[in-house]
Amino acid sequence: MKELLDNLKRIGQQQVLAYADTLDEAGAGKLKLQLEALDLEGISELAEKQVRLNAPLPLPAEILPITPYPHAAADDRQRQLYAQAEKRGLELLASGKVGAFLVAGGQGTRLGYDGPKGEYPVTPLLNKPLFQTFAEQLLAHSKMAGRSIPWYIMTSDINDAATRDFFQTHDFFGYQRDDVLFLKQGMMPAFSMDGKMLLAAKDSLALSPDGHGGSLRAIAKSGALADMLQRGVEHLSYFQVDNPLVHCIDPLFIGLHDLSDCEMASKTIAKSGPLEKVGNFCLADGKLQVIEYSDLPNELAERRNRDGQLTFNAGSIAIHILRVSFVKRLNEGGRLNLPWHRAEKKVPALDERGNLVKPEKPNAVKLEQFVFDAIMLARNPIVYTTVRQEEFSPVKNAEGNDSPATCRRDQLARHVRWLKEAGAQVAEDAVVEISPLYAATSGQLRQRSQTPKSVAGKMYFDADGPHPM
Ligand code: UD2
Repeated sequence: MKELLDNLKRIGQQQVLAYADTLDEAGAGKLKLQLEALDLEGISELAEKQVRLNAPLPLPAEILPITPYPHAAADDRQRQLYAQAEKRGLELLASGKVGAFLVAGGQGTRLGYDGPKGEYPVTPLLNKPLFQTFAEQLLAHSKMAGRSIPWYIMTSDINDAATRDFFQTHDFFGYQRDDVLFLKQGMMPAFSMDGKMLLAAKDSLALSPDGHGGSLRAIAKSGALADMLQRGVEHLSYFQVDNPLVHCIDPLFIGLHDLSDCEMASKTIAKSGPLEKVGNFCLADGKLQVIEYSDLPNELAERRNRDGQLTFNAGSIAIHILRVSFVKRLNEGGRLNLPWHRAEKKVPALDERGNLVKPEKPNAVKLEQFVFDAIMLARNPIVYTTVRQEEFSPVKNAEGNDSPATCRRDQLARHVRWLKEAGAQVAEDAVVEISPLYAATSGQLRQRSQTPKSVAGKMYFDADGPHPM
């Protein structure tokens, strides 16, 4: 403790050891471990610049819209490129060069669900949890690839044990156990407005996950990177835990990224309105960048082209392909050089007398890193357009927009659309759910011979075919 105390004094943060003398061995050990996990020099700099002085992240001088790859090829040249890309993606999958990467370390505060968000039941008929929707997709793609796709899942201290238990209890949803690899992201302390690390208890800092950008550090620190290199995984298909519509694996997207010699590829959708809560792809001082909805000046967010379309219309839905060598490069030198974003929050914390105070207004600053900030550092980053109805309907809020109800509605609508595309008549009030083990895409559904010509009532499609319910 003595050395730690000296180090903390040097950076003016010794208040976190104010109760150290009163702690038993377990308590002292816990606090010591939390502090040792931090980069204290880095903390000192951040506390000064981003908490105390509140230096705003500078906005680029020039912000221009981007032109992403369209969803469907626009001309013969592009048709050829997309066909080649899909072939390339399938080859990469068949040769074991692609891993899936799910970030699930966040808190899910807005949904008001206490456990890991991935446990949340979401599908329209069977109420499958989010984790299962991804597992079944990845199983389907593994089958097509002829080998099991390694699945990396990022958790954090707040949900790691519960997430592992959930997978264990559900027998890993049929996934090969050795191919599900959990890694924990880092935690960051909350600061008082004057830059002092806060205590949540006498033996604990007020910690929260360090943002999904922390995934890029966690991959290197946790041993996952070594695992990827050893398995020969060269690309990671990155997605978030809250969106069951995501195509966890998209051969065309993976192939387009690889053929472009790209280090980080992203999917975009047309925004639903100027202020939709998604990041905005922009060309910022000549570089591709995502500017978060809260940071894009309103004047730009509201700007429209002559045809009435939003000028900044390319929304970021947090679906990426990352080259493993890029993640390795980002970690060279021991520090992940992504900016920290500041948010003022209400954080219960000990006062000077050691009493826990639950604040009524924001009393603290939390700092997080965002994965999309890595795009600025990537070689040849590309953006490919997808379709909202096909790939984006997250569960974020308990009610209203982006809620379990809207997500169920959108899953159902997608399944009905796929059935119609496969030539089936679907009754107005039909409730259908298609497991990815039956068909993971509309194209696969068209190839399945068991798909009935007319669908009514409640019908679930499992690996074997349709079952009225
Ligand atoms: C994110 C994006 C937004 C848009 C939207 C799409 C940010 C800041 N904004 O908004 O631009 O793409 O998603 O749905 O990300 N997570 C962790 N560890 C953390 C923090 C988050 O694993 O420390 C995971 C979390 O479990 C979830 C995902 O990251 O899977 C998104 O996190 P969020 O709910 O904080 O992001 P949100 O909705 O503000």
